[in-house]
Amino acid sequence: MSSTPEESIPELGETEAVTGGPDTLHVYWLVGGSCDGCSVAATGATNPGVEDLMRGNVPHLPKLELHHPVLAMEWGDDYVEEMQAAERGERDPYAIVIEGSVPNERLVDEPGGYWIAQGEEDGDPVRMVDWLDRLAPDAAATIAIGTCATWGGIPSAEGNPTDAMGTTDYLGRDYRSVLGLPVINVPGCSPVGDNFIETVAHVLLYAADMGPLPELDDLGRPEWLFGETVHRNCNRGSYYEEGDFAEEYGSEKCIVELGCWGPVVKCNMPSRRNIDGVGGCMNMGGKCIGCTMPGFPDKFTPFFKKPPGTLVSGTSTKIIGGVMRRLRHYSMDKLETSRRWGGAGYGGDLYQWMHRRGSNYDERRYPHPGGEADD
Ligand code: FSX
Repeated sequence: MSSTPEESIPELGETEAVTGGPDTLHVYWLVGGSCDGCSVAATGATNPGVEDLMRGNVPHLPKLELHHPVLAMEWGDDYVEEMQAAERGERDPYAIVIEGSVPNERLVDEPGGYWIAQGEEDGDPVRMVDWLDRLAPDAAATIAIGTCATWGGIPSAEGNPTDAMGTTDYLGRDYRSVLGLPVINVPGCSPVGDNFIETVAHVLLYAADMGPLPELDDLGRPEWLFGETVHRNCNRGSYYEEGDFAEEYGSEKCIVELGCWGPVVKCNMPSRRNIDGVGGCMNMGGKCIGCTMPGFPDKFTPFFKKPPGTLVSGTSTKIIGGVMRRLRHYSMDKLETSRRWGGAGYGGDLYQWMHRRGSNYDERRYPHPGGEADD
């Protein structure tokens, strides 16, 4: 599919929301070129969990009926029949989730050949792109999970034999779902499961007329999740500010000089962490390799090389931050002395001396019972 000129693209939210507050939202999970890590990530979400949405546990949210190739209750023809029913308009409203990159099936010139298929009709495999063509136009929302589905990811790296691409590249920038939304992109390789489920929950709220339109940036990413860089929330950021860099792994200091791309990568991993507030790349000592970004992986390789610009930014930070760090240590030394230990009029010198000996108890005034006071 091709994109139309920019001026003809409908504005975000121009189309009406689904009305009437549906009780159930069917979700069809389509799989392209991927490692299945996105499914694993989604099932690891906890806030809420996918099982909370499926059981209708979250107040005001429609119950989610998930038709996933691994997790669906139906299988074989019944599984395919569900997707056919959606196409016939018998499962409205429904949403689709795309995991993995979309292959270019036009490259396949073998009769009956294909790159990726999901289910069979009349004994013939149904290509993933055909399901996308059949279900995307009437979907309430189309959500791409993971960097393969959003921007092409690893399958689209240099070489790219399947001409793998992201969902927006396939459907076109002018694509709008029934809710008036472009393809919603939740990147990450693999993504943070809570980022994805939270986005789904937001869409469900909007679909039920219970919440506002999800705020998306110009690449279709949830603004509240991908509006900041890794660096902004990294717990090593203050080391960077003071020009204090790790020279080897295992250090708690800033790892930019070891090849971390955090200062220029949009991702909330340091604050949200990986699963249930635990883990996270930089939190665990790993550097950011830019897996949420459209340029991933090629623009970030080789991963163990310093990002360009590190020499300039690192050197200037070392000079300015180094001065700041020394001034801070000077202030810290002053502030680690209580007024009692160092203030005038409180016998300051004596208390400081006592304190340095390991006690601030004035034994000349309060000698040990039965003992001699120290000199
Ligand atoms: Fe891609 Fe998903 Fe990377 Fe894997 O399935 S985003 S290869 S970690 O996880 O599609």
